[in-house]
Order: sequence, then structure tokens, then C-alpha cells
Amino acid sequence: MYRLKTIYRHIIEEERLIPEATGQLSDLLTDIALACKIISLEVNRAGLVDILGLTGDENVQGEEVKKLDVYANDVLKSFMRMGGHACALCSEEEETFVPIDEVYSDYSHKYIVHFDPLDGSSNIDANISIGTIFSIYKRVSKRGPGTMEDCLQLGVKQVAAGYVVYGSSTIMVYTAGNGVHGFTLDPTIGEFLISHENMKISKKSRTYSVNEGNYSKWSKGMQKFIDHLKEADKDTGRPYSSRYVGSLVADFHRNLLYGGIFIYPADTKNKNGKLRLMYEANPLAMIIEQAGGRASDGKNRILEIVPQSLHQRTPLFIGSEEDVLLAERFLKENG
Ligand code: AFP
Repeated sequence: MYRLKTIYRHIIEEERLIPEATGQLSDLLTDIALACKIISLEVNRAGLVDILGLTGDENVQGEEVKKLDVYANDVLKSFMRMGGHACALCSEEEETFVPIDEVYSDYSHKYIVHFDPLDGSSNIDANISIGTIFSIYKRVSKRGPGTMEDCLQLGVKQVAAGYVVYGSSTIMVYTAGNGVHGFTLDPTIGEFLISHENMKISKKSRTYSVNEGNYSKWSKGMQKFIDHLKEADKDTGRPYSSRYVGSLVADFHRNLLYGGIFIYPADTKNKNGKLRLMYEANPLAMIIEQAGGRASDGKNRILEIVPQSLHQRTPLFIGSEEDVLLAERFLKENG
């Protein structure tokens, strides 16, 4: 007997646990999964761009060859627009949110989706894993196209979040508030099949992920924390190993599987860190908390940071709970 469970079946089973569910969130998640399958196909062909035509050129059908991040943005937007469940789309690639008119839908479109269509895109040419990150909220306004108030909600209000890694295989990980689940794309049948049910991150790890080239720009507390992780001490499992891809989804996914802390701190150049609260930190924070880990800006819980603007940046400390707590302690003790 086959024991295959598709992501679609999993989403529906989760929906059945909630008696008042209308099925709209399930449809939205399914639209995102389908869009990401299409993006995955194009990511796999990225190395052929030099052979088939550079971005900016026309392809054989006379269409312009788009940059992959622009392409990913367009695919996600059109699937969610046509699905009719979102009243606003907020993309890292767009200056402001895209309000959606009810003309695409017969029923109330009640969700807001934030997404980073292709994170780590500077790694594409080196064949390094990249990813899509998404986050879903319920609207607060009653009807019509979504508003800025709908789009700027606290991370704790997310109803679902997830990411897709385009790596040695394509993996989609999502949570709708009932655990974290991972699905691997089987390219032969074109389906995401469950491969990682109810993922949990270890409480403490032996791995840190940070761009250590920025050491001289860090605060004293941050420098001392990394120095501490590099010291040898058998009892506390030090020194830690260092692993840094420079592609957030890839670094996060590895740490979720094997334990670890990922850090992008504030520094003298990036006073608020580099990563975006709404597109990167909040969705990954919801996932890590669901997996038993912790996410903070070094002091405050990421999910409780009040957003002021769509592209707001935040320092990010995320991963195994004890490691994040220890980092927070070092920052506090060193001012
Ligand atoms: P790109 O999308 O420009 O490649 O940036 C990737 C990213 O936003 C995130 O995926 C990485 O974790 C982080 O930046 C890496 O930043 P540094 O190159 O400064 O280490």
C-alpha cells in the first residue's frame, strides 16, 4: 500500500480540525504551493539562461526573459490574485502593497499575504539554494480591497506561514498553527509529498550561522557571544560549528532540522539589521515557535514587534531556544 500524503491532503485534513473553517485558507495555501512548483521549474533551468538567452533578451516565443526574482513575484501574484482569497498582497519586490479588487472573486476575500518571492537571489548563479517565504493574516477591514491597516499587523496575528527551499530537492515547509510540516516535491508526479511531519528544533544546538565578516561592526555583546561559542568547553558542548550559506531559507532550514542559531544582528552599517520584519522575520518566527524554538531581535519577541512600515528591518536571532536566550543574555549584560 502507498503511504503517500500530498500537501493538498494534509492541508484539507488540518482544515477539518477547525469546524468553522470555510476552506479559503486551504485554497490559498494550495495556490501558493502550485505557484512555488512553477517557480521551482524555472529555478532548475536558471543555469540554462546563458545558453537560451540572457535576462532582458527575448526568448523563442518573443517574450522577454525575466530576472528570476521578478518572475517569481509575478507567478505568486497572479496565482493569488486569481484564487480570490486575498484582498492585498505585500511583496518584498514591490514598493507598497497591491490591493485586490473583489472583481476577481464571488465571495469575501479575507486574507493578506506577505511574501519574499525569491530570497537569496544573489546566489542563483552559483547554484546555491534559494527560497520563497510567505506569511498569511486575516484582514481587519470589512470589505473591498485591503488597506495598510490590514497589512501592518503584529506577527502574532499570522494564521499561517511557510517557506519553500529550492535546493538539492524542492521542499515546502508550512504551519497553520498546528505544528510544522515539511513536504518534498516529487518531480516525477509533480506533487509535494509529506517528508517531515511535526518538525521540532532541538532546545540547544552546537551550530551558529552568522556573517562573521561583519565582526568589527558588531556591538560588544554580540562579539562576546560569538567569542564564547568558539571557546572550547566540553561541559557546554563548545566550540560550536559555524555554518553560513548566506541564503536565509537554506540556513534556517538546516538549523530547523539539525539545531542551530541563525543571527543577523544590528551593526554599525545596518543599524536595524538587514532582514525584513514582515517578509522574513515574522514568518520564520511563527515557524520556529511552532517547532519549539525562539525568535527575537536580541531583546523583544519578533512576533510582538509593532510594524511601522512594510519594508521595516529588524535584527534577528532565531533557532534553538537556549542558544537564543544565551545570545539575549550576552547582549543585555554588555549594554
Ligand atoms: P540576497 O537576496 O541579496 O541574496 O540577500 C539574501 C539575504 O537577504 C538573506 O537570504 C541572507 O541571510 C542575507 O541576506 C545574507 O546577507 P549577507 O550577505 O550580508 O551575509
